[in-house]
Formats: sequence, structure tokens, C-alpha cells
Amino acid sequence: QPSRAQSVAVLGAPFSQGQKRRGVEHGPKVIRDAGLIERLSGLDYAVHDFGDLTFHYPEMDEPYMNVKFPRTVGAATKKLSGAVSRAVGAGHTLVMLGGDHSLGIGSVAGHAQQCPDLCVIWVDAHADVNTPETSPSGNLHGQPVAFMLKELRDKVRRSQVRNVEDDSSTAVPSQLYLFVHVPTQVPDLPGFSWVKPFLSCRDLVYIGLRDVDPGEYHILKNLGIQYFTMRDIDRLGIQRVTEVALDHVLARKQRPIHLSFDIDAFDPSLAPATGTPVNGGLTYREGIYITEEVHNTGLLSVMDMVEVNPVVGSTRAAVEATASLAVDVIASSLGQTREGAHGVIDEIPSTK
Ligand code: Z70
Ligand code: MN
Ligand code: MN
Ligand code: MN
Repeated sequence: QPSRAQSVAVLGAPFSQGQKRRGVEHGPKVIRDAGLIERLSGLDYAVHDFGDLTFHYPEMDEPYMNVKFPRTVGAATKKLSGAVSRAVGAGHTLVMLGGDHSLGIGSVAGHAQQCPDLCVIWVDAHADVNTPETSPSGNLHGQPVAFMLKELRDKVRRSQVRNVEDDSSTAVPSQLYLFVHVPTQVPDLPGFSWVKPFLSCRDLVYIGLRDVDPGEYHILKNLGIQYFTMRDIDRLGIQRVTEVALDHVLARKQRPIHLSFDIDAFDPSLAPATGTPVNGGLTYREGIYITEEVHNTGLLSVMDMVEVNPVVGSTRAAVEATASLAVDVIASSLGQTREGAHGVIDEIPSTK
């Protein structure tokens, strides 16, 4: 039985400028209204609700290249990173409630300040690894992972230099390759000077992918990032996928886990209240199996629950179902089990 941290902190980040639909800033409220704090208290944690962050919005925030609201997202994620770092430093296991997934930059960066050897499990329909130049939408919630990865900030990637050198028809001296334009590198963006890439791609794994853009596919393949699509789950089953995914990030070394859970990983029939639903998502049981296994490692340190958008849900019941699912995922990540409260088996529990 993994030991359980005594203290869970909950931090809301009501923020939506990483994408175009309004409403996802109400995610923290609907997830709390679905009973999150009570559920975590029922798991015998001391729960510290840190409330919601307040964000400051620059008056002017012109797009940079195609990227929308760079200064706004840069400032919000910087603020979040500080709050996450302090909470982890104080010894809490932290649950961050979004808000859109651009917040992942701040959440993972703040976690990494305290735990430089962390690994990231990104459960999502999307890879969120576009760079400002590969992004088809310009939305920063489709780009957070790119800002974390060391391999996307190298001035020129070795593989690309080699490709040019191998081409004997190219008679350009090799030092000039440093200036070759590489769209899969992350440029300096206004608002993001505080972010230094901190994650190696071998410390990252995805589960649930089914909507990957061409530039993202190029990055996933070129960097050799481990990912499991919904097709992989169809082929291998959720047990095998979860086992290999956890093994990928933990086998070399036991280390703190950052679980970044986008509610759109679930099938839209289960999680309709989200901005970018994609058919063919996780079943309830697949999603909960992943989080049960994450809990069983005993290594969960920070988790994000993002992209719950009550304005998108067509009915109140649809919104409540999505928020209630988010609470189930969080509770399961923190030790709620389907076999019941395990622990004392040598005495009959009292009913009072
Ligand atoms: C697309 C983009 C995305 C979440 C949508 C979509 C990204 N790849 N992420 N919903 N959570 O705009 O880059
Ligand atoms: Mn996402
Ligand atoms: Mn997504
Ligand atoms: Mn347990």
C-alpha cells in the first residue's frame, strides 16, 4: 500500500486566454461545486483550498506571429508557476484546477522548480506540442509542452544539421546551418522570458491522443517522444498501455509525477462540456484505470485538471456530468478505489 501524503492543496486558475472560447475560466467553480473538497476530505486528507488565483491582463496584447495573447498567457503562467512552486515546497500534493491547458506551462514549470527530476504524464486528446510556428490555430493551449522541452530550444537540432550535411548536392559550409530556419523550435515570445525549458522528452509520455497536427506529429516522431493514441488503447488495452507508459517515465528512476489531465481525453459522451471535443475518447473505466495506477505508484506530486468549460455544455446536466467526472478523476488519482476503503481488514467497521 503506497504511503499517502497527508496534505492536499487545491488551487484554482480561472484563465481562458490560451484559447478562443470563453467559459473555461469557470472550470474551478464548477469542479468545486461538484463536491471536490468534500470528496478529498473523505479520503482522509487534510485539504487546503488555496482558492483561485487572480490574473492581471495587459491592456495591449497584440498577436506575435500567429500567437494570440502571448503577454497575457505569459504573465498568468508565470504567476501560476510561483504559486505551484510554493505549494509543493510547503509539502502539499497539489491539484491545479483550470482553466485552459496553456496553464500547464506554469504548473509544470513551478513543479519543476521544486522537483527538477519530475516526469510528466499528459492525458489528452491532443498533444499540445505545437510551437508558435507550427500552430495552426495560434492558441497557446495547443502549445504548452513545446515551451517545456529542452530539445525544442536547442538552436539547431543535430538531426537536422546531419540531414543537410548528408545531402551532397548542398554546398553550404556547415557553420551556416546554425542560421537555418527551424519552425519546430520555440522562439522568444513576449511574456515568456521567464520560461527556461526544463523537461527532457524522455521524461514525458502521452495517453489518449487522437487529434495531432502535422507539426506535432513531426515533433513527436523526430524527438522519439513516447505516446499512446486511442488506437494503441484499442490494440493493447488500457492495462498494458498504462503499464508501459508508467514504466517509460519511472523505470530508470523513481521520481515525482506531474499528471496533466485534459478532460477532453474522455469521450465527448462523458465530457461534453469542453472546448474541443474529439470523438472516440477514453471510456470512464479507462480514464479511472489510468489514475488508479498513477496513485498506486505513490509518486503523484502535482496534477492539473483542465479544459472543463461550463459554457460549452448544452444543458446543465451535461455540465454537471463533466464536472462530476473531473472530481472522480481527481479523487481516483489521490487514492479513491473501486474496491472500497481498504486498510483495516481485521475488524468489522462500525456503521456509525
Ligand atoms: C490544436 C491546436 C487543443 C486542447 C485543443 C488543438 C489543441 N492542436 N488543446 N484543446 N486542450 O490548436 O493547436
Ligand atoms: Mn490539452
Ligand atoms: Mn485537449
Ligand atoms: Mn490507496
